[in-house]
Amino acid sequence: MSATRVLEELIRSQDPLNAETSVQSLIGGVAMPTAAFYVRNHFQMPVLDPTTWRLRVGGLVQRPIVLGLRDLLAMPSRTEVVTLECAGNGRSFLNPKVDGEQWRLGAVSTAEWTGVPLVDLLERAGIGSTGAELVFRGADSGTVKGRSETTSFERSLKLDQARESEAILAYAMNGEPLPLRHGFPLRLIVPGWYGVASVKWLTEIEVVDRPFGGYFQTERYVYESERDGRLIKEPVTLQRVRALITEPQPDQPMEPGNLVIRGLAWSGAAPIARVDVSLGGGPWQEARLLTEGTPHHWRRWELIIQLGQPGPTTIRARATDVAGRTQPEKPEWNRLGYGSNAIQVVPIRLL
Ligand SMILES: Nc1nc2c(c(=O)[nH]1)N[C@H]1C(S)=C(S)[C@@H](COP(=O)(O)O)O[C@H]1N2
Ligand SMILES: [Mo]
Repeated sequence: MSATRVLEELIRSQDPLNAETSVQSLIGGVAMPTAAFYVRNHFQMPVLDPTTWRLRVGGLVQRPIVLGLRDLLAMPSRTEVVTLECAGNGRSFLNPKVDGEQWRLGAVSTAEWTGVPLVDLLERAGIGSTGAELVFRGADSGTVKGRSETTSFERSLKLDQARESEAILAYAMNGEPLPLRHGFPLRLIVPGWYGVASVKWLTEIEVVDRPFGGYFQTERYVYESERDGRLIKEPVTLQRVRALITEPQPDQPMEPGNLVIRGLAWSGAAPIARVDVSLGGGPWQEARLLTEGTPHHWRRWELIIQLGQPGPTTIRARATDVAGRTQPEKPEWNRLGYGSNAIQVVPIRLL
């Protein structure tokens, strides 16, 4: 396959730009090249002038603040490797099909982010006694299905969620200024959460005293299910546990003998406890966990297995986290197709 063809296959939409990462770029270290990082945009990307751009922190605070990029760069920073995953990752495998970007398994990537810890800024502003949530506003907006007015990209976190998540206001990605498509000049990074929480092109943080009801908070990014004939909506929060097989590639013909199976595993709720692999539906075999385990980013795993009889077969990998969460055989269907973390099945052919 030509390079352009591979690229085309990864682009889910040109405008707004939405693109998956490739399995190829997942092979190697923990953080990945910026150019291969998946992209998820709801609207056209806003081009912000870093000299006039400002971040406003206001609402129910004791000291409203306005900061320029230089002010943020002068504050103590933290650097952290964080995995972002779109809540819609894996949506294309749902049956029946649901609307939305038809992501396969590439709406997940890991980078090293540098910026100001969110709590430092909150401390500077001083949260008022009635403050309950933080609303994060991005500079992008546009029209959405079923709404005539312009909708902006806005998301909120409860105060304790914001503190516990160790969120960062990031201005650098893999040691370089944030690229436009990843939120230049500043974005929020909320480790362990589905990517939607990590607001790009950030311009404002408002402290409010009640649950925020914005479109991307209550109409989208909610798990919708029916219980006793009633519609239940639960917000999308932490990344569900998942293992991804990076080697071998699907449909790869395999010589008899030993095969090394490699992949990644992550969970937003707790560190990964184990990854098990099954060949052709046979017994689960525990893989070796490599790299360090944290709920902030994925870790690598590998297993050497003995291949069996010639013919087509499958490899499956299942992750379990320290909190005991594991992956279902079949995705849990929900109307908007979020959190689809079913066990991946990679078909291979034994020669
Ligand atoms: N301002 C803004 N922030 C945003 C979005 C967006 O459309 N606008 N998309 C969100 C979603 S759904 C995801 S999955 C991540 C994707 O981040 P990335 O494009 O850097 O991979 O950004 C989030 N932040
Ligand atoms: Mo997303």
